[in-house]
Amino acid sequence: MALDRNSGPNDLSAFWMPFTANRQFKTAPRMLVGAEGMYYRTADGRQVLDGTAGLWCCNAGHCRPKITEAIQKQAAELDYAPAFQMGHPKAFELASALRDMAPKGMDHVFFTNSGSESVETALKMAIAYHRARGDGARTRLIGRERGYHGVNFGGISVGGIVTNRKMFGSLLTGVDHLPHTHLPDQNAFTRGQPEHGAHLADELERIVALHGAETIAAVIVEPMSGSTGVLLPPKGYLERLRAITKKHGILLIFDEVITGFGRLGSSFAAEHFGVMPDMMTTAKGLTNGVIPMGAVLTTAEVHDAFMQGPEHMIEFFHGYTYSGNPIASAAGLATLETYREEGLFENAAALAPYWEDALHALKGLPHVIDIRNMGLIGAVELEPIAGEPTKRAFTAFLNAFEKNLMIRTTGDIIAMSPPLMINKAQIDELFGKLTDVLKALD
Ligand code: PXG
Repeated sequence: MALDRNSGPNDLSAFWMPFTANRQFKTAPRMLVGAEGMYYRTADGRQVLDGTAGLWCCNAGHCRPKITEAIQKQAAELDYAPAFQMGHPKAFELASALRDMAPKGMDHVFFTNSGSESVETALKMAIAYHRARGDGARTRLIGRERGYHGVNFGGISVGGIVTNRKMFGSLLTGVDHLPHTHLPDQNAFTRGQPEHGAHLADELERIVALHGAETIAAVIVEPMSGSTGVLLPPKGYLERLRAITKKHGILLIFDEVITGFGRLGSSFAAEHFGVMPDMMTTAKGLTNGVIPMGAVLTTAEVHDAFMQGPEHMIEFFHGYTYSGNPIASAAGLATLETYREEGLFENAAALAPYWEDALHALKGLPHVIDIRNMGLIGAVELEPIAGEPTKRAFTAFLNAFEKNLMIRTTGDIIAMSPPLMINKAQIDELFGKLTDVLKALD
């Protein structure tokens, strides 16, 4: 007989929860026990509209039959194959499918198990690429203030979210940061890409002058910063960053962990903005969040630089036990098929204007100081309570959950990124509930 988990576990003490106010949670747990399509089901039997696609990852919605069946079948057929010096067909098929879906020129795929691992992989690949070409002095990495690149040491070193860095020692050396692109004085309440701020890419010239281009391996940015509260690239900004990196022989890495797989209404942000990086880091929507998996995509130029020396030698001393895991690969293939068959990226693109209108209708509600959007992403920035930063948005999050709506908050910013299968009625439901929550805030 199936175990009935609906009543919830009776001991919450052992599990130290990630990025969670553990003590608050354990006094009033928010327990999810089921999911289907656009909705979660809670332990107390409520249907909660998923305004966040889990954590920006369930782009096809929940418990989609094709993905579920692919996982079940693969688990019974080939559960695990060694990832080093051995292969299995589905990892190769998925790599080809990813290459075919990515902007032209992203020819090779390195599998990881998360966004954080994709970032570490890309940073190491960038440094090793230069070294393989005899340019071993290029070891510096440039990130950006307010950037989020996961939680491992490379990622938090190039990342720019202070709370994620300051408790953890001296981090990687040889890292510098571009300024972030958030200019609320000029750009507040802009719909889509803001007008002001392209010049901030020129700060890279200052950093190059300071350190010397010949010491810099790569620049990593999120084409659109998600976790920090949805900061959009100003018009022309990414183009300038690309031009400057190219001019100085610096690799450009787009961290597409959030922007990949249809979130902006295109397969990837690189395609959306028409700016081609040298590498892309992905995860989340790759398997619809169902099985952990990430991937780094890269150009033939980067890949080919490693393919030298004796053929029996390993070319890149890097990889994970679960790189290209069979079950994850099966989930990835079924996910990409679901996106394609159901036209989910097209749905996101078609609904983006409706989403934008519904979101910007929140302007004028209490404490709302900015609203930002792109594709099926929306952010509402709230005026912080004096002396109690994050509390107002966290209260909104708790109240929304009470009203059967799941949102995310970071600082005093509410972020939304629903599954791409959302329809207009569900968009109305989402913003109707959020309006009630915002109206009731102190
Ligand atoms: N890069 C980017 C751009 C991300 O957004 C990671 C790397 C790390 O991925 P993993 O799989 O290691 O978590 C992320 C993750 C939020 C939220 O609410 C965002 C992420 C994760 C959890 C919550 O904004 N982004």
